[in-house]
Amino acid sequence: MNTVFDDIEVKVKNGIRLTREEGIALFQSNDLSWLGYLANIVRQRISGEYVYFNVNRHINLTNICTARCDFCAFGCDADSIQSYTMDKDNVIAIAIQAAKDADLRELHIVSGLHPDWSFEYYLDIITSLKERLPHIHLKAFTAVEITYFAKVSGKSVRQVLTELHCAGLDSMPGGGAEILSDRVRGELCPNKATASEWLEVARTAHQLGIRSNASMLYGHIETLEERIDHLLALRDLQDETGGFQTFICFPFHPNNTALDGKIIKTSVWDQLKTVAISRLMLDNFQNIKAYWVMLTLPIAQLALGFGANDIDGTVSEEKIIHAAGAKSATSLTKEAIIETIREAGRIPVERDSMYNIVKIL
Ligand code: V47
Repeated sequence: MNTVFDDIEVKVKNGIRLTREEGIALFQSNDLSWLGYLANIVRQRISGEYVYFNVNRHINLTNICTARCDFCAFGCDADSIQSYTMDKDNVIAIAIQAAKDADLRELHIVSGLHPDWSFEYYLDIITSLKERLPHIHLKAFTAVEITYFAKVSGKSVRQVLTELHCAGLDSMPGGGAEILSDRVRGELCPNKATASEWLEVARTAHQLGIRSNASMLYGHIETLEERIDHLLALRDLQDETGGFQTFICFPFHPNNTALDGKIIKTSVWDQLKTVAISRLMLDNFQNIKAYWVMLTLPIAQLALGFGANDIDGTVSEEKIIHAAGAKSATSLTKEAIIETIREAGRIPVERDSMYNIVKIL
C-alpha cells in the first residue's frame, strides 16, 4: 500500500500541488536526503542550474522602535544607549559612498518604527535617494512599516504605497511576516501589523505594480501546522497577484532577545528541512532565497542542494541579525559569493533586483 510519502513523491514528480496535510507530513519526516532530493527536482524544473545573487547595501535608518517584538534584538527605546537615528544627509552620504562601487544595484532599507518620525520623512528619503542615484533600485520598507506609515499619517495603505512608488520606491523586502498567525503575533509581536494587515499590504502593493518578497521567521513558539498555514497563506496570495519575487525563511536567533534563555536556536537539520519544504509547498514562487547572513555561508551553500536558487547579496553592514548574535560576516565580496555558488556545482548569476540577468559568471 502507498504511504503518504510515496504519494507526495509522485505528486512532486508530476508537478501536482501538495495539500496542507501533505505539508504537515513533510515536516514529520526526518528523511532529510529525501526532502532535499524532492526539493531539488522542483528547483531544477523552475530555475535550472542558475543561482542568483546581487550587489546590494543595507541601510537601517533607526533602531528605535515602538513595536519591541520579543524575537528582535535590534529594536530599542529612544532612551537606550544603543539607540541611533540617521538624518537625510547621513543616509545620502552612505548611499553615495556605496554607489562608488559600479556594481551596486540595490539599496535595501528596513528600520524600526520610530515614534516621532512623520511619513513625510520616509518619503523625502526615497525622493532624495532617487534624485541622486536614479540607477539604484530602492527595495524599501516591509509591510509592517507601510502599515505603520498609514497609521501615523492617517492615510490609507494604498495612498502611502502610491506616494512612495511615485517618489521612487521600486520594490519591498519580505520582512515582518514572521508567522502569519494571530496566536503567534499576539504573543510575540502584538504592537505591529496583524497577519491580515501584512497580507493586505502585499496585495495592495502588487495591485499597484510594486513587487515584494515574502518571508517566514521560524524556530520559536510556532507549531509545524502554523508554519504550513503560513506558507499556504503566501501561496494563496501569490495565486491571486503573482507579485512575490522570492521567499526567504529566517531561522530565529535568540541571543539578546526577550526569548534568550527560553528558546534554543533551531538545528541545521530543521533549517535545511524548512528550506526544502518551503520549495515544495510554494510551487508558484520562482525563487527561494538562502539568506547567508542568517544561515551562515556554509549552510546557505548546503541549502542550494535543498531547493534554494538565490543566495541574496553582498549585503554590507547587516545589523538586525547581528544584534541577535549571528555568527556570519556582516558583508561579503562578490568573489566570495561566486566561489560559494561554484563550489556547489551551480552557475553564479549576478541579477538585478527584479531578477533580470546582469551577468552569467
Ligand atoms: O522582519 C528579526 C527578522 C527581518 C530576528 O526581502 C529575525 O530580500 C531571526 O526583512 N532572528 C528583517 N530573524 C530582515 C528582512 C530581510 C533581510 C534580507 C533580505 C530580505 C529581502 C529581507 O528579520 C524581520 C524579522 O522577520 N528577524 N529579528 C531574529 N532575532
